[in-house]
Amino acid sequence: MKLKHYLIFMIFMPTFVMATGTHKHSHDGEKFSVGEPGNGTPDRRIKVSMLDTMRFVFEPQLNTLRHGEIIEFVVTNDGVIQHEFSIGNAEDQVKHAEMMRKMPNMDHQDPNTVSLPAGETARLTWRFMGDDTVVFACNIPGHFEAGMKHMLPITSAANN
Ligand SMILES: [Cu+2]
Repeated sequence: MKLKHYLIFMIFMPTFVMATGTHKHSHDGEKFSVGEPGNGTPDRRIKVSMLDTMRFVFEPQLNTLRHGEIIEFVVTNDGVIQHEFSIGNAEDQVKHAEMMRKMPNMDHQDPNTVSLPAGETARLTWRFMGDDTVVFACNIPGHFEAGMKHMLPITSAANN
């Protein structure tokens, strides 16, 4: 390697490492598959308990999703290990899980996901749109496979 190239490499290398270390993949302008972050007054507020038994417990129960409705999820990690609550369709969750396996130490901050250490609570407000099937998932490696998921189709408001 020429000295000049080596110096350029040395100058840029630390920046590169720092950038990847703190990388938060934002989705500015990206269309989400099953809606968008909800800004209006929520139609419903649902508590979500995340458990080390690899379950989400919804209170009240979440058995329907209507196109256009806004739900505020109050998500609490009631376990002792890290869990996440992510909203997407099946394809999104497969991609997200893949990324988390590749970059387990990355801080995964997305508008459609909350990742929480033991005992913590966060709110995630979402406006459901379209007619896809929503997959709520914890993508900490192994958790989804162990049952940490909940699936529901979005139905049109007219049918309800
Ligand atoms: Cu989990």
